[in-house]
Amino acid sequence: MASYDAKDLVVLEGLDAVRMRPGMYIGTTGIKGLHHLLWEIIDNAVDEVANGYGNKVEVTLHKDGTASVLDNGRGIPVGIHPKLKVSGVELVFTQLHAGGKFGDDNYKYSGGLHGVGASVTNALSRYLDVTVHKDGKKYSARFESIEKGGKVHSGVTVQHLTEVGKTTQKGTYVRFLPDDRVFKDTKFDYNTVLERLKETAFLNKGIHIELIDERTSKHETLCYEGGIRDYVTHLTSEKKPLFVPPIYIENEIDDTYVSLALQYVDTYTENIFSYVNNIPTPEGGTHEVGFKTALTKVLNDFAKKHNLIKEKDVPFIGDDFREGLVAVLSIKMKNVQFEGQTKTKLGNVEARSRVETVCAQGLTEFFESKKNENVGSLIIEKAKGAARVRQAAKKAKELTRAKNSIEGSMLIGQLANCTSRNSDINELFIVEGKSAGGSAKQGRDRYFQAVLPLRGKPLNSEKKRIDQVLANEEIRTIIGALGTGIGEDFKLENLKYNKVIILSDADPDGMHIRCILLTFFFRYMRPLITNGNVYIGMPPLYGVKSKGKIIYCYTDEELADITKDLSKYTIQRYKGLGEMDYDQLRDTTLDPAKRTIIRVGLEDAVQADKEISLWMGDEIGARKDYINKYANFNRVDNFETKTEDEE
Ligand code: 0RA
Repeated sequence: MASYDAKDLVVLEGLDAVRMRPGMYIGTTGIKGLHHLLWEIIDNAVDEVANGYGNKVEVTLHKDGTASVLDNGRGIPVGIHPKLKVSGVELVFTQLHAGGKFGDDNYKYSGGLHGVGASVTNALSRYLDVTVHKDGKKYSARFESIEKGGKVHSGVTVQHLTEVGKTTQKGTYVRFLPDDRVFKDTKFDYNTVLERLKETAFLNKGIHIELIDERTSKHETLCYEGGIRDYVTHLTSEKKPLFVPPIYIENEIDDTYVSLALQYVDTYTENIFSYVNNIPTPEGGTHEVGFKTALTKVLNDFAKKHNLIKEKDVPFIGDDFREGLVAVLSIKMKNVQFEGQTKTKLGNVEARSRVETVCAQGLTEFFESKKNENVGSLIIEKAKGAARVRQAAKKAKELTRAKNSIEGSMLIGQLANCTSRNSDINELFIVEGKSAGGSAKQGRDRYFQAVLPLRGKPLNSEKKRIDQVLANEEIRTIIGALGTGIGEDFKLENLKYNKVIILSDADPDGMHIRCILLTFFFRYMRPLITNGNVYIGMPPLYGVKSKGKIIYCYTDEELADITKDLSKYTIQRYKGLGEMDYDQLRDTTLDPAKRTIIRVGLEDAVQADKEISLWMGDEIGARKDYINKYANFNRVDNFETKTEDEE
């Protein structure tokens, strides 16, 4: 390591500008900007420790509103700069962009490069104290922002670096008070700091970080011997991992250090957390591209080598290998260039091939090992699922696109459409069962009411993936009939019916169908629900015949109410829609003047979605509860929705 002293520090400009335009340096003067002050100080301490010059960083949030950061590194240089005639410590805190990491060899890689430096923290503080323990001596310096003639002079040295005693320790201690003339809110948030420190601890394996909140006596010690492996385990702790432990590789190539940890979980999203010199790169960049290329290549090779691809399988694309992926990619290199909207995207072209090489080598080695073959097969199986879904989604898209004249389509065969083409008044009844469907077709007003009978359950509850949902003919018929498309392609303006009314029986099966349909709308046509186009039809539970007339009752209470004043009557209990004649169905359920329908709100859809999840889960108890609950389902009080006349 090169020798270092104050003369090596490069000086760029003064602090004046910082207070004038804090936003230029820390983004905002809101709560985020406030914490930025602390990150600058923490990053410096972590750099020192992560480069092997110490092992501990302690962050304290004090009662007096100050924050302090202590490390046991080498101590900030104390020598006097030959030209500028001030100590290294003073340069670090009073000169913008002055720092040991600026174009010298003190650190192999440095996170702080991205940062604006500790001087910005000083510029935006009421005061800042530094104590350095070095070579048996203890030094201190103090800076203040002083108001003079209506102007605040930022970060002025009020005590030059002075030897104040002897010590047996080594390291740096920085304590500062954020300036309330700059920040509306000057209170550090424990959890924000904790989350940041956790991330830092994961990215720098083995270093000890302690957070102490003296205001609340909260306290946390962080140290992850597994580094980003532990990070991935942490990120997936609430989910179901495909294997354990996460895959981990690390290597160095051409002065670039690359480490990668990855896992798959049973969700369908891709989560790659990438970092360069400990700085998050949420916009990705060349390092992420290198990793993705390597992953695709290695997994394709693995599948071929082990004959895991069959004739009937959909060929893989890169996306298929990233469904459910949780990965942390951390690289360290020199001369980083950031690009993108928020300057959080790595631009260095050389990073791409370096990361690709390290990842491809490491992953190949991993999968070539006999004991990891099983992990490889599991990933390929998962990718096959992703490929199938992709294919099915594409087909569904084509289907809904090609579908403007649905009448001519085979799929739409069961639909009895209305004659009106006015989507503002048209209604679509989705009816459970062929016989009820038949009654509905006869009893409807053909001008504006369309009927689509469902053969039974529109799909088996076990089949929850989009490809299986979309493979179902009834669902595809519904999609075709509504005309809106699904998912990202959904267009409310193409909706052909103002009301989509689900008519199912008041029994568990009917309930199940209703839940499945609501879940489908919730997941793939959500605006239909938020816009209030989906309704539940309410057929009566009983028909009370008395003196040649029939009175319909929708609840047990109603039945009791009606019958208590009657002397001679017979009760007919409708077990299903199919038991009603077409004219009964018209009078009770179809005719807008007489029927009751319930508009479905988002809450109901969320509930249905949950319930479907219960069905698909393997918890017997949950299923039993569900059935018991819905034995008595078809009652208004089970819905928190408006009835039509409240509209
Ligand atoms: C450059 C060189 C040396 C130490 C540091 C920077 C340093 C900076 C910070 C910031 C917070 N804590 C720090 N600890 C060390 C080494 C100089 C020498 O060996 O004399």
